[in-house]
Amino acid sequence: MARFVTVAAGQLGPIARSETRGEVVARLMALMRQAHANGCDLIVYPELALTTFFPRWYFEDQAEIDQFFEREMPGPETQALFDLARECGIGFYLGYAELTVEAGIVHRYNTSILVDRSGAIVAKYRKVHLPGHTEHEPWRKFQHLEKRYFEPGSGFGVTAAFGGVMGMAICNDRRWSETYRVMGLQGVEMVMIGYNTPVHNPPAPEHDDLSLFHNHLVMQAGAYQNATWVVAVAKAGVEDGHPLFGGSLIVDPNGEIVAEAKTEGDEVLVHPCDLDATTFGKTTIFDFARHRRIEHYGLI
Ligand code: ING
Repeated sequence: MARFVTVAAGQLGPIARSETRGEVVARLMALMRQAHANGCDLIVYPELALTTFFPRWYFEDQAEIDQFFEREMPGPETQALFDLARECGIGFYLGYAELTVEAGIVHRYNTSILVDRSGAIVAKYRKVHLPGHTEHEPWRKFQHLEKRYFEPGSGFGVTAAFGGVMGMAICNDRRWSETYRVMGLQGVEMVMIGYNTPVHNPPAPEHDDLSLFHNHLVMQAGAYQNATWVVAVAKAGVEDGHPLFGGSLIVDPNGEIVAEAKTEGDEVLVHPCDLDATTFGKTTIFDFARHRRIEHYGLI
């Protein structure tokens, strides 16, 4: 028995601050066409895939910050991507900055959506682990103001789609084992993660050389320990002088990397992922019901 979802990791190269949403959507559509030509059912795009990684800058003026946010999804500039998806019968995960008004209050999230093959939004996730800092820290060569510009989301859900159990996370979430376990306990079979990760992390420069190792480590562990596929997609390359690392990859439920990006530009990785490959781990080594001893896990 096999349940294949042929997945494309749609890695983006840099998005300059001057680049328009129209130009970026054209790039996303080119990647989608390439994925479709390779028989994909789904393409996963990066975190904040419509704009440059703007939390690297400190802005005083909220109106200037809000230019990086989407008030509608799909909106006038993203509708073309949804139309192409429906035309091709291909679903997608898209990361973007979401501005929404709830009960008259404005909220701003670092968001991802899952769109099915009919072009319908079937799930929305808002980033829980916001890294960086809230105040302007001029000592840094660049800021990391996600804690200032976004509110944290409210948890990790899973969605029945593409014939399996699909989960979403964003960037820093991938470094926390809780992210995978909370979805693992809901039977997740594929975790999709977009990321924008600076090559340099000012508070820990000694970690710079370990960036790609850490990228592999956390997602191979998350996949293996929860018997799930992990598809992680970078926005990479140098954005207005600030380098982000690439390394988009697809990890199988045994923790093995089955595909990895070779460039720091727009690039499509394709892999036929058999969701039934998760069954072995979930019914033996990581049969949570049989083996976990939650009476000893109180601290977490
Ligand atoms: N970026 C980074 C990430 O977690 C970071 C933040 C960079 C953490 C370097 C640790 C080291 O991949 C985002 N956007 O979360």
